[in-house]
Amino acid sequence: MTKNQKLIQWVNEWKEICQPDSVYWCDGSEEENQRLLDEMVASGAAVKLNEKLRPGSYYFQSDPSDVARVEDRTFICSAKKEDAGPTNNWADPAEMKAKMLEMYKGCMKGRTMYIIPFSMGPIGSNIAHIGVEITDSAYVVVNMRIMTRMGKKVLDVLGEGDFVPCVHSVGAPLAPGQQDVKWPCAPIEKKYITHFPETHEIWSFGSGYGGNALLGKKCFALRIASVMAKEQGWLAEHMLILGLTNPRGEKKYVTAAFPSACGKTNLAMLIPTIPGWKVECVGDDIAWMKFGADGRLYAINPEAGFFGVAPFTSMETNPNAMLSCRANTIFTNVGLTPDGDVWWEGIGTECPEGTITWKNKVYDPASGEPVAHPNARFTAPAYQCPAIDSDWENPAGVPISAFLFGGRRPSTVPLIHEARSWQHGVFMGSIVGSEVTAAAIGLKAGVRRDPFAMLPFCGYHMGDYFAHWLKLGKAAKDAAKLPKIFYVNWFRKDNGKFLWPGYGENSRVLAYIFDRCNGQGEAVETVIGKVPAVNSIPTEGLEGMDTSKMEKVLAVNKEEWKDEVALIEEHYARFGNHLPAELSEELAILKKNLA
Ligand code: OXD
Ligand code: MN
Repeated sequence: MTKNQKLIQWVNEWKEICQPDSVYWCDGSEEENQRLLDEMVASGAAVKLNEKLRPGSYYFQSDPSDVARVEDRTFICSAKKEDAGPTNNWADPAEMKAKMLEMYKGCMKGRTMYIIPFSMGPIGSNIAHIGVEITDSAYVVVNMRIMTRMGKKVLDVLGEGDFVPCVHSVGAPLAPGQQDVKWPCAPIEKKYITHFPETHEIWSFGSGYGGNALLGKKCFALRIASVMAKEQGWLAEHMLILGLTNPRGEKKYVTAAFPSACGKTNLAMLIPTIPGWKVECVGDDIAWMKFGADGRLYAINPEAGFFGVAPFTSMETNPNAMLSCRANTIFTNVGLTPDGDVWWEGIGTECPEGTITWKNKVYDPASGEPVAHPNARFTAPAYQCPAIDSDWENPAGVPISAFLFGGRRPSTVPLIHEARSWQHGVFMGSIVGSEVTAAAIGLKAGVRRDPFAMLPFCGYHMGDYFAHWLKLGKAAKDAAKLPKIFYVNWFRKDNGKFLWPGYGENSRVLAYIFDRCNGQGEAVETVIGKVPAVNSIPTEGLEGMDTSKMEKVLAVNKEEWKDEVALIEEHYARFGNHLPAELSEELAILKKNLA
């Protein structure tokens, strides 16, 4: 398959360590995919869904202990502890490798070792990068085929070139004759998701679940890529990318960084409620950006599919996501209906009697247990999204006009405010915060700061990451060509009720952003930045929205912001002398404005 000596040698080394029954190089073909799926159906690991209702689609139930990313088992193993920073778990790379090597020894006995060459980004794009994942999970192979470009075509482009080596095992060897379980994995204390930033390596052990096992996504495209981006002067971000077209046919692209479970997939595929506007999706989770020759930042979506949260996705909340997973989709931990289709809470229909829950029990409404796990997922090809952008695979990327930051903030933060400068925008990104989500286990409930929505995904010291953003702004050939930066909050409440309807109505805010990027739209200076003049966000046709409600949604309350400042100070204290002086300066400006 390849003449790449580094690759051949690396595979041989791991074969020696893991002792699989066989080694298989994935070519990415349709036949290969079908064979693996058929094998998993035959073994009982998967159920083929009703071909008429959900063509080409498969159903999986995970082990009940293996349902989400495991942040407390995720490590950045930099040579120096300080370089991992206060937001990451750190372990000494040599010690971690020694410990994990013991675990990897013989871990693939009774299993096949699959080699998956994959490209993050359109093959051959100069923003894209290649990785190779070794895994003993066929589930991982069929998911990686949707989420990345994978197989022989990637090896052809790789040639003798370099790649990011990613090692994965579910950590469940089989003794001779031992019957496999439906979802093999290791107990929690044996799960490790580790990253070696100096050598750009990823080692994952013990989990078969998405973010722990599909190593192209969070491990490579965010944690390791953020390190590469710092070294090489680009950006690897936890951001959706969307194209926005106004009624005159003008188009702009924006990205948005929100913490997990704040509706990134919904915004990326939004259907505008305002006439004449169009939103098209380039990506729903990750953006890689480099400067183009014209001095603008260009973004690609390094992924090729959506690994979306199923519960509460419906024809009401996100029709484009529903249509993306209408066929050729892998469902994990949702419910299985008696007619061989899927069901989850918030899908918009009654749960059919006899539906099987993610825990493989017949659904009993009296039990109080959900049908789908709250973090149940669909893995769907991006090209199936009716709103996919015509340039989503453009190797040159799409030019970005604006960055949006945001989170779930019931108080304090207005619907939208705009940064006065790049430096102020970096300050905004650094203070992003949100309510805790179901996408990660082992967390305390409450609001947590999630700078740039990168808290669990930055592969190095978060303070140095802020400095990288500042440096990138300074490196721009023409500061006027840098994206404008906005902070949005769809989740503000009054008396316990959301003030803003959200979903498709967020197009009104996008329209305002579009105008601001054209030097139009009215903004007023406030203590926290530029806030829209009350009538400059279009509200025609928005039921129940009058001027006084709009004032509430946009209000900047100095007392609330004084409390916020105290929280920001506490948050910033974590970064010690890695906190860039520019951000202390922005905080000082905010304090002065509030005095
Ligand atoms: C995700 C996440 O799964 O951010 O995308 O947790
Ligand atoms: Mn994400």
